[in-house]
Amino acid sequence: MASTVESNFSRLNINADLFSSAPNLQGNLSLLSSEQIELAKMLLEMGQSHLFQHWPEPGVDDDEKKSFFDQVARLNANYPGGLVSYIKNARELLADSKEGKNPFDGFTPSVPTGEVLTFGDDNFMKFEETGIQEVGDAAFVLVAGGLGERLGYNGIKVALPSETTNGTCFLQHYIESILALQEASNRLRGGENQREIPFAIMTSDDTHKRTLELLESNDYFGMKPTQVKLLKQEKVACLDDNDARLAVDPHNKYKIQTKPHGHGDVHSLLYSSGLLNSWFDAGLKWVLFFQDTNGLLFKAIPASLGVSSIRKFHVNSLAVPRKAKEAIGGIAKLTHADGRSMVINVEYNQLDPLLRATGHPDGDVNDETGYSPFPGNINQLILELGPYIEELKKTGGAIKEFVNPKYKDASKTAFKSSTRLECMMQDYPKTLPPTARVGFTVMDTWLAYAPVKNNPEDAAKLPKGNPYHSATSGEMAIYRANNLILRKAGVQIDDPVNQQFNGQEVEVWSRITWKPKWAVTYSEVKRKVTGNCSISQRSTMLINGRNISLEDLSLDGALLVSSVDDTEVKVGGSIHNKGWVLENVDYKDSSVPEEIRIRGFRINKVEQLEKNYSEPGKNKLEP
Ligand code: UGB
Repeated sequence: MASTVESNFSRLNINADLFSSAPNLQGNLSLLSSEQIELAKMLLEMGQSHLFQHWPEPGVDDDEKKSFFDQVARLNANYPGGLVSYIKNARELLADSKEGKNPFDGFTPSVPTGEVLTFGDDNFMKFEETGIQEVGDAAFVLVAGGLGERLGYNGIKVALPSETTNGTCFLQHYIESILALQEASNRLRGGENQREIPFAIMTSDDTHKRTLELLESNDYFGMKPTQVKLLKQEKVACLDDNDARLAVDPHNKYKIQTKPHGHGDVHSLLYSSGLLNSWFDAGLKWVLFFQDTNGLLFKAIPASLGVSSIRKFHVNSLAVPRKAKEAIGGIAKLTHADGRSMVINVEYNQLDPLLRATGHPDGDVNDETGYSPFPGNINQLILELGPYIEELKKTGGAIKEFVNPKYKDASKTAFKSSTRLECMMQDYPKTLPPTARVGFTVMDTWLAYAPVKNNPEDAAKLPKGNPYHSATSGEMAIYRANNLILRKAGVQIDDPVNQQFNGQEVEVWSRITWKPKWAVTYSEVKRKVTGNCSISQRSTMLINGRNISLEDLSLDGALLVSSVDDTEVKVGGSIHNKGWVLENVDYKDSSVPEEIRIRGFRINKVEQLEKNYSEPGKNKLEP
């Protein structure tokens, strides 16, 4: 018998000593294919024999045993260098974490070079103009694999309304913005050389199906389905201890427990899917990355892309002024004692100790401008495609990872629960050579950044002055930005009033929204607003049409104008009605739909003037 087993071992090129560490696996080898046996060998060589400890004899749960190896094969294929690399990297990072090693040891921070923009000035408009010329050569990438646990919303975050006058969800707003940029760019390009801007969305098992359903049930919100590519990220194996022993799923002993790996996966997915090369072959030059719930971002895109182009940035991080100690990362230049340097996001909890350790005894403090000299990272990146591909050829898209185990006690030997390696898309520049041109673009927060991340309860508990980053503040920020843009364009706009919703005090400006096709740049807004216009604070205005202009309009109430593309509409005169009223709702009131109650108000549409122009021609809207 022993000799038969041995000859089987030699036929399968199996080291009998290795398998003797896992007798329960050994007994089941006859069930496995040669590929599965190779994977089993790899696991044993990497010290993972515990995974088979509970395996019963052949004949019991055989299908489950095979599907265990299907999962192992997936985990192996989805990580650059396979599970061997994953386990080795984990051991190193866990050892560093146990030792309390600072990843930035030996580095000194300084303020990198970048462009600080002032909304609406000549410089800003110059960058916007260049951005529109360039955007036809861009592809957009949305990272939307996160569950949004802090928000606690039951659906996917991109399906949430960005604001509730129109009810446009984030995904629709993003697609309409990309299509409007495409149209603006194609107008400049003329008849030939028209572009369809590609749009990739990274999903995960948590979001993939629902994202696809949202797109399909809405005809891709007007985009051609061929323009949109979904890339699903896989989760990574969880780790039980400092030896990187893979964790068995508590609900299924034939499964390895997995958790999300972070948005850094987007780089390896774009690379391995072949998308980057196909974009490059199609003549594209830029890739723009963005997150799932920032309703303002596209107001900042044209100018930021203009900065990338004019300043020849290989990497451009969008940023906002940062108050010292604010909970967003700071963009810093880090120079090592050995001469290496990089421009990188340093998370806020690491910036203060790093500054203190490098000759700044006060740590993370404001300078004479009243802000931290390190711009605040909002995690929207613009990469130049050519150098990006060159870099990924070297790295395969692997991003420097980190691990964040929660230890049981100070001995740091056991974890409270399993951990895993994680990576962040903004860590991409960490492997770049010193010749890489890495910069940033700072914009006003009101123009560029209002994510929806926090649930009402947590948002209300934030210390006064900290941004809520809730559904309430995200929606109010859209109205504020639109008001401030129109004010800059010469419209007389009332000051906001302060109101409380779900325990959060916010500025309420008049509820003005426009579809991206109305204006994607400030100069377009300026062209469409003439004469003496005024809008009162209690007003609501929804513009849905490309060629609608405002001339000598005085609005005190609600106005809804929509038109087909080849119709011109001039809106003017004095419009007065009862309008739309904001009514408080409580986030705990389950009779109200979740996407409404998490913002703390609903809109009571009492009275409005509504006009829809569906025939081509020139029209005047006057009351
Ligand atoms: N995401 C994925 O696609 N996959 C994942 O595995 C995880 C997330 P969060 P957080 O905006 O101020 C980021 O959870 O922790 C997507 C930056 O790392 O909102 O707030 C997810 O769907 C941080 O530096 O991220 O941190 C979403 O679209 C800071 O800039 C996006 O990734 C912070 O955002 C972000 O996910 C910020």
